[in-house]
Amino acid sequence: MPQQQHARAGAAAPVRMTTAEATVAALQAHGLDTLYALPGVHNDAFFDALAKAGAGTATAAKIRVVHSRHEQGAAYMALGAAVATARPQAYCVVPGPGLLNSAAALLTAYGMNAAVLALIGQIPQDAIGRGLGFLHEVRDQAGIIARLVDWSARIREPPEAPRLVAEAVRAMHTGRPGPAALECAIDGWGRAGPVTPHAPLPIIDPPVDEDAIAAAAKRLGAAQRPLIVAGGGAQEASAEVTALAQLLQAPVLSYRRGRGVLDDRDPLAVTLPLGHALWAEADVVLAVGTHLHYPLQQWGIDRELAIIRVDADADEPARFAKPAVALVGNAKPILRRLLDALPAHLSKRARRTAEMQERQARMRQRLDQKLGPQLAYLAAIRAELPENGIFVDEVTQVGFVSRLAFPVYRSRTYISPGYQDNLGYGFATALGVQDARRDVPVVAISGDGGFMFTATELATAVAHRIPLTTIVFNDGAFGNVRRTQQERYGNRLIACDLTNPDFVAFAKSFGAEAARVQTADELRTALRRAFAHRDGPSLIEVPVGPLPSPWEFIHMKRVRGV
Ligand SMILES: Cc1ncc(C[n+]2csc(CCOP(=O)(O)OP(=O)(O)O)c2C)c(N)n1
Ligand SMILES: [Mg+2]
Repeated sequence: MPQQQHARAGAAAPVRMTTAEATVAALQAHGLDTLYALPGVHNDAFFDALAKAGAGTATAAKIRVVHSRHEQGAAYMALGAAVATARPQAYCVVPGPGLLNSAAALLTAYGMNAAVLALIGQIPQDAIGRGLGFLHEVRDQAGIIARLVDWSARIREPPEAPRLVAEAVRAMHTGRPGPAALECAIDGWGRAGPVTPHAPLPIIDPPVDEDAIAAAAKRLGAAQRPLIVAGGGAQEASAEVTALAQLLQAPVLSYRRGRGVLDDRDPLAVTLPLGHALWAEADVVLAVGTHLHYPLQQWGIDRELAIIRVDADADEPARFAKPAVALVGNAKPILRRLLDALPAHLSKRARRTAEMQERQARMRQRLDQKLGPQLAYLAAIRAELPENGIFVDEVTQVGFVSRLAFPVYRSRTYISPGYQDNLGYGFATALGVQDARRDVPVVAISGDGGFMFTATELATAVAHRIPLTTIVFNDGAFGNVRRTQQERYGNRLIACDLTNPDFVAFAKSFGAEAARVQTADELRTALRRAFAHRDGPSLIEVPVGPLPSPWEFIHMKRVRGV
């Protein structure tokens, strides 16, 4: 949420300033105190306004600028910072190639409902759309941006800047949260004019539908085998989900973005494999802030199952199948109302602790038998990472297993890319997480494949003294692809073996701390040392052989409507 303490401004007299100065002031007024960025001629006047900001200028203080080595790094860092803090975060890049270099991160921000504000340069205002071959020109840049974010605009004149920043920030928190973008032409930033500050716009949640609350309370109250599914949209409603789970004795299924909503030390907290069995048994499901992708697309539905959807996106509940009840809006106030309404309808129910502990233990045995090596590394990380430390997942073997079995204790301490599952998102995103949360240790895991997507951002981490710990599990391959080729395509290996640098020497050459460890025990020792090093990044390389496949626990068969 934007910081409401900044909501003063309002009736101030206009002051003459440039679009760039007005934008810097507006960002500050909305609590954006950091900008992840990679500069260039189109945005020179904007960067100059950032440099000049401070005492005696239109803006009260400087915005901290963290410059990356590639635009994807800047955008992923803004993404990580936004997800870790639940506050909007901004990045700024040049048009054309700069925008496109950042596009995978912007797409991921959309998929993760992250409040990332993209500030994108443009060619001269009068040349836009004419194909005259200006530096970094791309056809219909505004159209490209509009496909990636739900709200975008171009700032044309200085007086527009405060209002457009306010609208962008509001849009990022209205309906399904997500990224927004503002363009400004190369000749727009430096233009001067009268500017009046604009207070942050109120974020109006839709009213809670009391009839739907009553209907949901009735169904859940009478349910024999209720199940809660928590997605990324439930991260701010951890207390409410926890209270509902207790009241209903309902297990809570989370996979990637919903991990940590219910503390994994609660035996009611389950991930995909146990969730699959519970889905098959359930009579009422309460789905909070989730696409419900695996259950709906893979596990199936039937008439015996009533689904209650809670979602910020009004279109989401009925997208695949009309639910029994739909509640649209922010999960927290909706679940609070549900908690008020539920006791009047609640049938007597037995505690499920013993049953769930027993089922958890059996599932753990199955996971241990199949995925021992990954679980040993994850246990080492969990043993060293404090309860409020943050784990950033990647598209790699240890990452896949972390989604199923890494114990998460709190909201926003497990950061996963969600349905984009884009290789190479992790390291740079984690840099943003650690930059924005310097008070806690952050650990990023990567494979050798994914790490190399943004490995050069080690320079950014050293330059900005970001104390991130990165573990690179090195199997010399796009291991996931390689295993599929072995198992499903007659061992015809193609485009999957990798030639790597010496990761330890590579990291040290940037000025990072680095170590190579062979075992889970050694990993613990190395993590302890890395977490204690707060002045810059640490890399730990873990050479691994081929790792066992997790897919039987992720892609499971249809169990309803068969
Ligand atoms: C942007 C993107 N490109 C390609 C893929 C396909 N892909 C999924 S896993 C993978 C290999 C990952 O290799 P590595 O990071 O070394 O992890 P490992 O499986 O070896 O543990 C690839 C290429 C993807 N998910 N995202
Ligand atoms: Mg690999």
